[in-house]
Amino acid sequence: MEKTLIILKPDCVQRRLIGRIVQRFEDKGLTIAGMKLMQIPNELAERHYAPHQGKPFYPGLIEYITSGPVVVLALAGQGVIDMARKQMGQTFGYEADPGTIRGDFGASKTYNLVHGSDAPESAETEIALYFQPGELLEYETPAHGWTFKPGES
Ligand code: 3AN
Repeated sequence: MEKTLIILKPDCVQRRLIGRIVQRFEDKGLTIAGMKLMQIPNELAERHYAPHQGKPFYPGLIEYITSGPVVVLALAGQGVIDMARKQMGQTFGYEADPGTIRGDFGASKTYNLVHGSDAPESAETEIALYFQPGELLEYETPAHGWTFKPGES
């Protein structure tokens, strides 16, 4: 089953939005395969954001993501990477459409509440940064068969 890495960033935790944002992913029918509260150490943040190294916003990005507790999730579901990105909305809250997480809760360029992997390759790399293989659970809830139709194209 396809998986993606989601991070509820420090502003999300400080603003007490964890429950409301996790709820959106559950409402969509996505399955939580892994979930933990942690504070990201500098070295891990640098590995995660290596593709952005050298960009003007990079130092601020590292400072922000390491500034307080975050909730890290591995979500599973058919097409989960794209679906979660659509739910998150555009990168900056003030540009994101209403109905998306960033559009409904965000107004800032820096404080954009949530991270989601952008492709299968980055999802695999990012999940491996935050979870040991044994920490991810494979299971199906009874609603699964009414959320994903087998064989549907
Ligand atoms: P997204 O999170 O929507 O995939 P990316 O991958 O383009 O966005 O950028 C990664 C992160 O870097 C964003 N989540 C955002 O926090 C930050 N970022 C990107 N561009 C800027 C910018 N111009 N100024 C400040 N932060 C930025």
